[in-house]
Amino acid sequence: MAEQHTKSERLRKHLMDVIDQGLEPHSKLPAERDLATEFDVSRLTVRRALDRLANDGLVYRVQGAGTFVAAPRITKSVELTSFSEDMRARGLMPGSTTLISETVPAGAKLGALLRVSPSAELFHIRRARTADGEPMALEDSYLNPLLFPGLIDNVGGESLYKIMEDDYGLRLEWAQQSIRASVLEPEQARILHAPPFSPAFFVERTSYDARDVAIEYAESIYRADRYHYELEIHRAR
Ligand code: 16G
Repeated sequence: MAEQHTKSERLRKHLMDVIDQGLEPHSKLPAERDLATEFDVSRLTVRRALDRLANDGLVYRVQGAGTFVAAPRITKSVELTSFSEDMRARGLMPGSTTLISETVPAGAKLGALLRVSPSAELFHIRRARTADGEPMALEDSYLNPLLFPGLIDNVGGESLYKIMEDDYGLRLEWAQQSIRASVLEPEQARILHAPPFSPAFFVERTSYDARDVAIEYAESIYRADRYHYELEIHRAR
């Protein structure tokens, strides 16, 4: 039994390599009995290897016709994108107006998130974000000034992620994000040219670099009539 298992694993790995090395999608794999002869194993062993490959989505079977190489899965994981990238992907031109750039004490919550003491100063930048010139979102970003010396005087209309990467060599790797329903408070509504208390998405994001150092905490509020959140998701196997 164990030996059969090892043989089918070996065959499975071999077939994976063959597929990886460039078998075209939808091309036919050799018949079970031919594989059995070629690898000197039983048909059952071949079937086991093919079952695993089918379960992993690498091949598919057509009754009476055989086993075929599956087309590569369209895997689009949920990507960590900037507002600018997000808008460009929708064919819109991103824009930004800085409304506030100041230093504020971190306080308990942000201190814990960005791993600084509650009395340490953080940069706070509030920006109105536009898409094709139309107000779309308000963003409050909090950053550790020790990581971004001089940034506070330099936030113009440019992408913050681009500044982080180009000027400070800091690349974000992953983030924790939550999205919930909200409404625009009158002041937010005024800036976003929307009626007070109209529906909005409230997005909170803490972003980390590859070493899991928290780099930015941000709160964004989006006009719900202009923004929708789209994901491609796959059924868990
Ligand atoms: C996203 C982020 C924000 C970040 C911005 C950078 C949220 C809630 N917002 O909108 O944290 O500052 O992108 O965009 O996730 P930028 O590179 O276009 O300035």
